[in-house]
Amino acid sequence: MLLTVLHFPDPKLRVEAEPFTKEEVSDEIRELARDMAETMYDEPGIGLAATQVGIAKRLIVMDLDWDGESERSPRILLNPEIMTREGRALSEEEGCLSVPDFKSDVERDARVVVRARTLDWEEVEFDATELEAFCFQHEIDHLNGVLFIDRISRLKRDLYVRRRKKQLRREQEETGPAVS
Ligand code: K1U
Ligand code: ZN
Repeated sequence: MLLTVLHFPDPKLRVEAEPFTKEEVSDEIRELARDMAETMYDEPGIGLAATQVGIAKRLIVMDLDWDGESERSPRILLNPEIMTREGRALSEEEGCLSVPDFKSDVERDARVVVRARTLDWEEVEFDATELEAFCFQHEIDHLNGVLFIDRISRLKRDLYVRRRKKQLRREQEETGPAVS
């Protein structure tokens, strides 16, 4: 089932997500993970955090390899955590499924070691650089209620926020006032 991706400025995007315990990993969570992966491929994106679909739990899905045709093999990770960070790098033209119509360079850690759990509660570790490192940081930021626009200059952010509010006002005018 496709899920609705929340868009800025939805306050649910600012909620800090709770970690999973082993006992909480149920069929319902497996289904949520499957739905999140389906949603990520449909958007399309290379990652998605549960926060973005309104679920305040530490679950992310990622796939940096899918080319639109090949077999889908999403990484589904619980409680992802950055263990070590090294260097600084610029992620070029970073985007976000929750921040429509905006891209920006973002300064991030160049290399991160990420530890997480699979749905089978196995511990896994990734030594990531370049796009993989940027994607891990972006998704873990979501779990902490942080958006990539929080990591750019105030000037660029303010310009985006103003443009987004205008866009929302225009959309509201087009659909008409809510009837109570
Ligand atoms: O979490 C998200 O909003 C998904 C986001 C992840 C991300 C992108 C770039 C750098 C770090 C993290 C996206 O997937 S935005 C869309 C995107 O980058 C993309 C979409 C289709 C093909 C290739 C990339
Ligand atoms: Zn995002």
